[in-house]
Amino acid sequence: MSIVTKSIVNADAEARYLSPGELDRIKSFVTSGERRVRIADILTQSRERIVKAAGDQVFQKRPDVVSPGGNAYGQEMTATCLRDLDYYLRLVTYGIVSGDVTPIEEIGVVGAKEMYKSLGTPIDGIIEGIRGLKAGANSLLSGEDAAEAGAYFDYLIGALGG
Ligand SMILES: CCC1=C(C)/C(=C/C2=NC(=C\c3[nH]c(/C=C4\NC(=O)[C@H](C)[C@H]4CC)c(C)c3CCC(=O)O)/C(CCC(=O)O)=C2C)NC1=O
Repeated sequence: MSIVTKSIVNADAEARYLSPGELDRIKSFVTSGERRVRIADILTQSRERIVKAAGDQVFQKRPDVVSPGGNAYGQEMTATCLRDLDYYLRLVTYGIVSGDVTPIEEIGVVGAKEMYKSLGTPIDGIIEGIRGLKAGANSLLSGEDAAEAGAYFDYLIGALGG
């Protein structure tokens, strides 16, 4: 849900007009819109490269996951692992565009720790992968844009690690 929808839901629940604070936040959401869409576009276009580099980072730091007995061992499992990183990069682009972590939380965080536990997937490997995604994004974005995108990667790292 974007800040616009969220503010309206909150205001209407109390049958009131949008407050000055809400209008301020909506203004900053609207004025940053073009930039946020541009950032999401850059990450979307470079997704393959970003995901591959993030995967390399995980397999270098955690060679055990791609060794016999490891959770991502074998071509198919390694591909599934990279797919998960691609999922998380995709969710980050949703967050950037909507200016809100809610889509990331709802699609990729709620229940994720339990799911990975039941799959025997080391969550710290997933988190390492998200760090790798962030590094890849940072290498393509300039200061302010990198900070904007970085906030969503940091959210994921915190939410899956905490
Ligand atoms: C968009 C929201 C969403 C997420 C996040 C998601 C994750 C997700 N990852 C899965 C599996 C998996 N995920 C991994 C990932 C890894 N293993 C490792 O050791 C590495 C640390 C890591 C890669 C960085 C692997 C290897 C599997 C397959 C595990 C198995 O089948 O035993 C599965 C089980 C079903 C399947 O194989 O597709 C789900 C549901 N699915 C979703 O719809």
